Amino acid sequence: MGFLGIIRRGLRKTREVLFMDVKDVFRIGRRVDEELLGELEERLILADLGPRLAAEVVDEVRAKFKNKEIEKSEDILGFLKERLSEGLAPEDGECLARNPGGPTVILMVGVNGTGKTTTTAKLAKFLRDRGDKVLLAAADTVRAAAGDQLNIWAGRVGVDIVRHDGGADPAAVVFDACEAALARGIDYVVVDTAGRIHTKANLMQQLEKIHRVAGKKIPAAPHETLLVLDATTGQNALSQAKLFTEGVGVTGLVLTKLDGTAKGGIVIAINRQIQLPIKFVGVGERENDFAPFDAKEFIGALFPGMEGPEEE
Ligand SMILES: Nc1nc2c(ncn2[C@@H]2O[C@H](COP(=O)(O)OP(=O)(O)O)[C@@H](O)[C@H]2O)c(=O)[nH]1
Ligand SMILES: [Mg+2]
Repeated sequence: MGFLGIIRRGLRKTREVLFMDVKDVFRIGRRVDEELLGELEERLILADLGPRLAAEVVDEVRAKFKNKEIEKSEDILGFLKERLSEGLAPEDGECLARNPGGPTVILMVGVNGTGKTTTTAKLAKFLRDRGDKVLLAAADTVRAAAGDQLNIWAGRVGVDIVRHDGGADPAAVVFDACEAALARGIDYVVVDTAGRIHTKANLMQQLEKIHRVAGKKIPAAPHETLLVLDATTGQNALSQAKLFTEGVGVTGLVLTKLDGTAKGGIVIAINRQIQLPIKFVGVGERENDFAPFDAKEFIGALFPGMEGPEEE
C-alpha cells in the first residue's frame, strides 16, 4: 500500500463524519437551504476543522448559492475540496533537514501519551527503509519502561539504540548517541524524550540542555525538533503546539492517531493556524502506519470517491 492508501485508511472515521450519508446530505438534487447548511456546519465542526473555518466555509456556500454559483447540494462537494485545499502548506520535496557534514539529529518532543516513542520508531523505520543509517537515543529516562519500550522497537525495526540506566541524565544519553553516531557514520540520530517531568519549566530546561549538548557534539544539532501531537485531542493539540513552540524551537509537527478519530479536520486547522510544517502523520500502532504529510494527498484522501475504490 502506498502512502496515499495508508492515509486514506487512516482517515476513514473523519471521512465518515464528514460524508456519511453523503447520499443524504449531498443527495443529488437536494435543495440548498438553511437546514442543509446547518447540517454541513455541524459536520465540519465535528471533524474539528475549527468553528471559525466551519462558519466561514458555510457562509461562502450560502453566498455562492445566492449568486447561483452553487445550485444543488452536489455542487458543494467540489467547492469544499477546493476551498479546504487553499492555504495548506505546499510540499517542498524533502521532508526532513539534512546535515551535509555528518549525522542529522532529530529531537522528538511532546506531552506524554501523544505517541512520541512509537513515532520515533516509525521514523527510524521510514529512514532505514530509504537507505539511511539510523541510531535511536533513549532520552526519556524518567520512566524505566520508556527505555525498554524503545529498545523493543529498535529490535523490531532493526536499528541500533543508545540507552542508559533509568534515572540517567537524558543529555548524557544524547551526548553518547552523538558520539556513537560520529564514530559509526550514522545518517540520522532520532532522540526520544520524556513528555513530563515535575513542571513545564523543568521539561523545557531539560530539552534546552539536550539541545546544547547535541549542538556541542554535532554542529547545528538538533537539525529538526519535531513536536508530536495526538489528533484525537482535537483543538487541545493546538494549544500544546503553542506551548511547545514558545518553549523550544520546534521545526515541524507530527500528527498521530488520525486512525482513531473523526477529528482529522484538526490537520487543516493546525496547518492554517500554526506557522510550522506538518512533516508526518501517524495512522495506527504499527511501524508502517506512518506517512510523510502531503496537503494535496490529505485533501484527496478526505473526500470520498475521488481517488478510486477504498483500500482496506
Ligand atoms: N491508533 C493509534 N495509536 C497510536 C498511534 N501512535 C501511537 N499510538 C499509541 O499511543 C500510545 C502512546 O504511545 P507512546 O509512543 O508510548 O507515547 P509517548 O508517551 O508520547 O511516548 C501507545 O499505545 C501507542 O500504541 C497512532 O498513530 N494511532
Ligand atoms: Mg514515550
